[in-house]
Amino acid sequence: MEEKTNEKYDSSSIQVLEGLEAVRKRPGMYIGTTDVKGLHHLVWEIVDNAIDESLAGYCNNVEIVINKDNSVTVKDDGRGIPVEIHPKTGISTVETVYTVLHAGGKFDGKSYKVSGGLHGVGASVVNALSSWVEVTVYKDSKIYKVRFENGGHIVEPLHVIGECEPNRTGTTVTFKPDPNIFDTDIFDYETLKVRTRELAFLNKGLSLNIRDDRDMEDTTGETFMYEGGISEYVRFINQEKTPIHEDIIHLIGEKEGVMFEVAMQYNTSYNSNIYSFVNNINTHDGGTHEEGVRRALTRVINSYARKNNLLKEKDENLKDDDVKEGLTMIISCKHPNPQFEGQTKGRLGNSEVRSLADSVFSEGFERFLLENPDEARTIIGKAILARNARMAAKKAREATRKSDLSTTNFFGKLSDCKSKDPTESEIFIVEGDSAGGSAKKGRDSMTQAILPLRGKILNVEKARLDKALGNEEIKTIITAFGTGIGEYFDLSKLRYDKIIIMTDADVDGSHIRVLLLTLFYRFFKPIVEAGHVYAAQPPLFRIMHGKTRKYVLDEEELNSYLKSLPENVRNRAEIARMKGLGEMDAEELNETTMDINKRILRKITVDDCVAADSVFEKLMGDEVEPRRQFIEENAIYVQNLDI
Ligand code: 0RA
Repeated sequence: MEEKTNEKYDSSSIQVLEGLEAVRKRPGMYIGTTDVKGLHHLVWEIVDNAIDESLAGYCNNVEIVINKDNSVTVKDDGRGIPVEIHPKTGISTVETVYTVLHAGGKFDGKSYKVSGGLHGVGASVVNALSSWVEVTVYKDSKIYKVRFENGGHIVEPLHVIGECEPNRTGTTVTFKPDPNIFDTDIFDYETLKVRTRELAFLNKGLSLNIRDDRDMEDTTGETFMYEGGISEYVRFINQEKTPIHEDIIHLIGEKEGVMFEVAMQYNTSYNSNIYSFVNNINTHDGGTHEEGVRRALTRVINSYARKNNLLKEKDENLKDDDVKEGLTMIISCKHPNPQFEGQTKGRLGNSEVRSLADSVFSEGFERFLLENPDEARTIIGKAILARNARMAAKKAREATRKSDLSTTNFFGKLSDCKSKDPTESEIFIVEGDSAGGSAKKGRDSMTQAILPLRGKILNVEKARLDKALGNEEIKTIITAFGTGIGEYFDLSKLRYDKIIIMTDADVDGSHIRVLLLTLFYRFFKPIVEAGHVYAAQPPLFRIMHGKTRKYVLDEEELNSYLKSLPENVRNRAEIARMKGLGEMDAEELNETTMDINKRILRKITVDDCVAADSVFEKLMGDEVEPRRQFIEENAIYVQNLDI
């Protein structure tokens, strides 16, 4: 009898090693990549097993430790992996789980296995790709241990190493990734932490602790535990934003073993953050759970709005895009048998989930609207504004497409160039009417167009598209460029080779420059990318001696120019600080800033626009703290704030 067991053990252990060898030969097949991403997958494989144990209702605490030698330990307080002989392999279940490919499936048929995408390939894959693995199991008052080396070769078969408290149970796994397999063997704490926090949001009540023992000073690490689960995830995402209703709507339902949950809150922004998960895995491409919710959201809002006369008979229904403006939403589904579809397996396919999601969401959300009429009004009011904006923006886009240079209003502003050849034409966007006047007189009217800006243009970051498109200055710019915007944008229709922003070197000038860059970034990015946008560099100093007039850009250039002059000339030179574009006469402006042969232009890049954008976020965004800090830190520079 004994002999037979051994025989079975031997023959299956050969098969087992052949299986693990296949993983080592083609690791990409099992974990996607062997770069830093693949390295971190190993951790999630092991953590997923502990989470499965918690989903089965037996585990409350998980600890993740990056050890000094870059091995990782994952410890749970579940029931402990079974140690008795597995009927199919003739070896213990814990050894089976770590050596037989795909043996990590459901043991009791009840749990929602975390398996989808690249996860769920099992602990044996981690073993195959590790230099060594140690598994310790606490159960039945005993401590069991098994150790593998060099891609899954068992060096210490399962044995008892001691005793423990009768009520102590759990599994502790430590593994060291094989440096021959991975491009890097250094774990990134931040990467592990972010996903650990997400797992805590997605598994309410489960406590996850993570610590980095490579850093000697830190011994306790960080613990994530959220009794509120995904509603705390929504609060976390919205913490930098301004919610428009206080309570987070959190709805939960279950049908035939499929658990469905959604949490949501609207904020004042114009974007949406909707994330969906199945068995803790992010379904990037949505799927039936997301479709069910979205369909129900639009339907319930429209029906409530009609019943309460917020939408009139003549009004058309609100669309998906309208009801999701400013929405932060987390959708989580736990499914015993999920079908993942699509190229990257990022979409849930199970069709029964669509109706489950729809019914759980519509019933709960309807009740919320009925019980909270003020919130209902606020939420629907925002959707109606979004709808109005969408329709106005469409009209405006159509109008900019149709509009041409014959608009009388438009002629009043732009002094176009005579040439109709875009390759030789330029447009100067000039701050203020007086500088605009000088620029008109000083230009080469054959190739140079002048567009003076009267006031400050609208900040497109803080306005919906429709408002931006209603702004006179912006309309003029769009018409002048000739390209149209949005779905009608056509770079080949650009009427000028160079778009030159001409503003003063002071705070107001910087402000206008930032507004223009933000506008270009949001509406005309391809024009910037193609290198058509420039900033003129008006000089800061004028030096006159005898009949000579010399302009220089800055103090540095001023000093080096003065040094180059003979001493007697230098002593009699008249140096004037130029105050602004408006103070130059036409001739001066031409000579210093516009003449193709003398002027200095600085090409504007997309990075410049992004920088301008973030300055704006800081100066004008919703967040008070970054703004205060930014102003404090830059207070002494603000006089010359030059972006
Ligand atoms: C199946 C059955 C039992 C425990 C487990 C799986 C289990 C697996 C893992 C993997 C990591 N941690 C784990 N904890 C538990 C229960 C066996 C029993 O009742 O004795």
